[in-house]
Amino acid sequence: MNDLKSKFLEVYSALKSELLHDPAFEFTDVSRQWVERMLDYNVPGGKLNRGLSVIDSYQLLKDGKELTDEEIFLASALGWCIEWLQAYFLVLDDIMDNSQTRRGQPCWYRLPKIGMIAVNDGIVLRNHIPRILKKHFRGKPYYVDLLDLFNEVEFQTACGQMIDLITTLEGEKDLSKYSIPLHHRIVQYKTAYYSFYLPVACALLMAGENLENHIDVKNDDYLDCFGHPDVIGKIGTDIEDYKCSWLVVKAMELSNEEQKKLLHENYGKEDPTSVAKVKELYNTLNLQGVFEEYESKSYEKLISSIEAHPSKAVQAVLKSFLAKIYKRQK
Ligand code: GPP
Ligand code: MG
Ligand code: MG
Ligand code: MG
Repeated sequence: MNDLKSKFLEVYSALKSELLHDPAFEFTDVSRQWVERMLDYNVPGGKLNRGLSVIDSYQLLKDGKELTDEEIFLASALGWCIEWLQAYFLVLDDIMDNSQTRRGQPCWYRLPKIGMIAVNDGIVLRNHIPRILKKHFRGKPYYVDLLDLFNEVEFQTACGQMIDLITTLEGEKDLSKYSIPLHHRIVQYKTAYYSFYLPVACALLMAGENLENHIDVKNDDYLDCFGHPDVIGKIGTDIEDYKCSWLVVKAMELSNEEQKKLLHENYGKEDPTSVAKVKELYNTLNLQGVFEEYESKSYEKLISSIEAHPSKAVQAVLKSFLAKIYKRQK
């Protein structure tokens, strides 16, 4: 494991320990053990790209000057706040999507004796973020901006989740209502703000920048690259859940009448035979290939919009982030 990642994981243990001894609550052994198990199961198990990129980005904004231990700690703490936010979203999203697995293990709510306690665990995860921010950033000039940033991004994500969920109601009536612009809008709100904008914005605030001067970091073009996260490797429960995914929109576009009929008849059904038919059609239409072409086109587009950015440091931050997500294998 590289040095940065092991330092980052050390900060996880420190933050966890503070939360498990938060004086605002009188923990018992049982409640403390519950929270510890819940955190270990849900927070650190992902790729940690979003969290780690706060440190990378901050480093780039400091023009390569070596970071002090305190700066590394603070950038890591912000990175962990994003990982906590993501854990909160995913614990609840898996319930809403009726999913089975996450990060190669059963979804938290699927474990024995967890069930709907997971809803409250999600709320606890969400409440840990302002606890961390208060403890470590209360005296910083950018404290209010940080709180505001996390609130804004959470609101956007919740709205994205809402349209993801209510769109399936429309789609059940008429699959042809699904389109690429609609899919983009959903992904931009439910994924892109917290995944792409938030880490960069955290680093900018720490570096003393005013987010108002960097509105263009929110530019749709950057967020666009999240327009198709469902293609590589995981199909999840989008077919069963009638989701407006990139795959189904493309499939509708490329299908002949007979294939469209197959989609209408099998999309959104729970039974494995229907799901298999939809996946087979995705293969027949070579959606993987169509996706790869689409991905390299949007990559080119993205690089040119990044290069139009006035600040070289911000360009470097955005490019390094892009490198992490381009051609990623989920
Ligand atoms: C995951 O989308 C959804 C979110 C990260 C936002 C959840 C927001 C809440 C307010 C709970 P997804 O369902 O497409 O992702 P996956 O395929 O990984 O389940
Ligand atoms: Mg989901
Ligand atoms: Mg979902
Ligand atoms: Mg998905």
